Amino acid sequence: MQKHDSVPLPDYQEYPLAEMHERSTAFLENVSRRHSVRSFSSRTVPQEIIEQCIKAASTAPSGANHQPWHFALIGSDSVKAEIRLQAEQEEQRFYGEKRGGEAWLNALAPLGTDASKPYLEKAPWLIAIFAERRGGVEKGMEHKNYYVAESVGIATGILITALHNAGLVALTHTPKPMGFLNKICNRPDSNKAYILMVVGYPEIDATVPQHALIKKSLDDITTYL
Ligand code: IYR
Repeated sequence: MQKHDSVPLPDYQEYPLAEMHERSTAFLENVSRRHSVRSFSSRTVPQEIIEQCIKAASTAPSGANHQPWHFALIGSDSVKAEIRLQAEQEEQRFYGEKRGGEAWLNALAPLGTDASKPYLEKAPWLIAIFAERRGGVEKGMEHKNYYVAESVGIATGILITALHNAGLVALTHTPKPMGFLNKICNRPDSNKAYILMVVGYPEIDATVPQHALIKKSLDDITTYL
C-alpha cells in the first residue's frame, strides 16, 4: 500500500445560510434556461472559451482520479464535413432502415428528429468526448481505469453546464454506433466515443420541442427517508 499525503482543503468557501438560499435559487434559474438546441448559427466562438469549459469539465470527480476522458475539439470545416457524412450514414440506418426499432423511434417522435444533421457542419465547434478504458492519473499511463462511464458522464454534465453558463448552446449528439469517430479523431481502440457535443450560438429562429419542456417535479424524482 502506497503512503498517501494530504493537504488542507485549499479553497472551500462557506456562505451564510441566506446566501446559500440565494445562490442555489439563482443557479436553478440559470440552469433551467438550458435547452438542447438543434439549430445552430455559424457565428464563430473563440477557441479559448471552449477550452475554459473543457477545463471546467476536467475538474469532475473520477474513479481513482484517473480522469478517464479525452476531448477532441473540432473546428476544421473538412473534419466537420467528414463527421457529418459518417454520422448521417449511421442515422440513415437508424431512422431509414429502422435499426433503432419501432419502440425507440416512437419514443423519439415527439422530438421531431431525423437522419439529417446539418448542424454537424454549421456549428463552429464539435467536441468528440472519448472515454478512456485505460490510463492513470498521469498522461501516458496504461493502468486500468475505473467507473469510466460514470466519470465521463459527470465531466460531460459539467461541460454542458459550463457551456451554458458561458452563453452558448449545445446538443449531445449520439449517432449509434459512433466508432467512426475514433478513426477521424485518431483515438486508440482503448477509447470509446461517448458523446459528440455540438456547440455554438443558436440560430436566430431556433426552436425546442414542446416535449423537451416537460420536466418531472421534485416529488416525481425524490423520496425522503
Ligand atoms: N442519434 C439519433 C437518435 C436519437 C436518440 C436519442 I435516445 C435522442 O434523445 C435523440 C436522438 C439522433 O441524433 O437523431
